[in-house]
Amino acid sequence: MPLIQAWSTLIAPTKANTMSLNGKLGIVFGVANKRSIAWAIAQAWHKAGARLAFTYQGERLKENVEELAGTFGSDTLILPCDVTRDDDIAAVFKAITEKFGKLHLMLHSVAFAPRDALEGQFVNTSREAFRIAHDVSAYSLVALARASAPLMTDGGSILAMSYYGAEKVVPHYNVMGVAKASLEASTRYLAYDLGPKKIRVNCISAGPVNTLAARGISGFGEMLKHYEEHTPLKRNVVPEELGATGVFLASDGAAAITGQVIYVDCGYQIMGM
Ligand code: 0WE
Repeated sequence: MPLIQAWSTLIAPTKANTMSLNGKLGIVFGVANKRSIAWAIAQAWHKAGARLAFTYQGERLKENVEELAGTFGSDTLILPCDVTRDDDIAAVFKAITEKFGKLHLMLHSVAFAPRDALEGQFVNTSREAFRIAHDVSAYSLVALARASAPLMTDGGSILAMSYYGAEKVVPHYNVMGVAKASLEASTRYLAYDLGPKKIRVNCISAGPVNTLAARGISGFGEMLKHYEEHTPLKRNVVPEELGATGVFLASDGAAAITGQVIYVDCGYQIMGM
């Protein structure tokens, strides 16, 4: 048997399409409304063939998520989850165990810092704002990865959202930048721990997108304009492009990619000036 055939029959016997998510089961944390990055990635995962469950943060967002996720079928699992509560996380994964029995994909698209911490100077960040930002935005990935891993018995792909403020100073991003640095480092340590179980952990570092989380951030409009002028591609990223990268990272096409931060930012990150 020629060597190339030996590879296709022994290593990848039924791999029809490396970019497909057919038959994969996933859970999505972080849909708030139709503009959410989590929703863009969820739609792309769904179109690629995945079956998805969703969580929502607080009663205020329940209706939104039910309306969006409900379009994937009336039996779509939709559960409340405050990612800072261990009992919420336990209840979500108990329900996933009962309904799915296993899991292949997990999307973390959750971040929060108290508003005042994103306005003044970083040097004035309170102990409480620092704690909250890291608990919601970084520790939650560790907790959700730990809960996901036992269900990812065929291997899996864990994906988290980051931003350039993790590595360079973006004025006013402040404690969120420090929390995203923690998220990115956590991605690497999780990738090391979970690699032997064929569970991959990666981040997408997205350029600015007009979402609920971005709304009301003073100067956000100017930031979008700055990207249009300064990125190599001379435009901003669109949510569908985050979805497409999310599908790739979740798929078997990315089977050798773990612990990485992939920039989906129209090239902004390569620039020195
Ligand atoms: O990660 C983010 C924003 C996350 C975020 C947004 C808010 C607004 C409302 C976290 N916490 C809160 N807390 C609130 O009370 N981004 C990448 C978007 C973003 O936020 C910025 C940015 C960019 C870009 C804040 C300052 C400067 C740039």
